[in-house]
Amino acid sequence: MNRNDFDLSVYLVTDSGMLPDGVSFVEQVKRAIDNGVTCVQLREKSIETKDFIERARAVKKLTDAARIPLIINDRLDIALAVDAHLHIGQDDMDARTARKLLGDDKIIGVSVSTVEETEKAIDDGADYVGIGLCFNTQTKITTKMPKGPRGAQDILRAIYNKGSNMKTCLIGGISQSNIQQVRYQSGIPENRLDGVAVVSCIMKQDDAAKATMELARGWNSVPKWC
Ligand code: TZP
Ligand code: MG
Repeated sequence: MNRNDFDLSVYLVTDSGMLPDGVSFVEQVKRAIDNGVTCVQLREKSIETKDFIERARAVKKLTDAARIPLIINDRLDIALAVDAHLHIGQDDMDARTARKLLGDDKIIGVSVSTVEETEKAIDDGADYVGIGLCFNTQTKITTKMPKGPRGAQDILRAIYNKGSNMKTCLIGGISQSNIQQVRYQSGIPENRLDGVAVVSCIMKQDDAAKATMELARGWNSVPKWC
């Protein structure tokens, strides 16, 4: 997986606490991978290390077969253990330190919600930022106010103004019903959004295959210049 050449357009972030009845975690993630997600992040907050590694290994087989990145939320030890990439939040290890430990061949993403956080992520050597919060979400407890798709424009401009080619995705409440609006409204002419990160609109769904296809169709139906 080339660190400079990955596709963030339909980025699945997992949460095993919201699976439909009778569906296993790996099965649900497989349905998403088989139907159009371009990147997977394992974000598991209350799980033992041993189980996390086991789950990460199972998903890594799927992402390797599909030639898409597996990104681990927060747990650098697990990213190292399974040869995966890393996503960090503002309260986690900073990207500069993570880069030293993880090496130059791994993707590092950072959650941001301000221009200052974004500029620091660029300076620290991150490869992409996940920009929140787009819409209200039930998935994460947060005090952040949703800023809507247009709320990302100051961050996209800051990235452009810094001469960075950092990739970007938006997160928070994005679904099949608003993905086109998100793609239309989020960018600036000089710097378009690269994708959306979603949890519940895939993980919670009885038909994750259809949910993923609809999401990918929504993203891809908007011209690239939007
Ligand atoms: N960070 C900001 S919002 C969020 C995370 C991890 C959760 C988004 O979940 P959903 O279900 O797509 O709204
Ligand atoms: Mg974190």
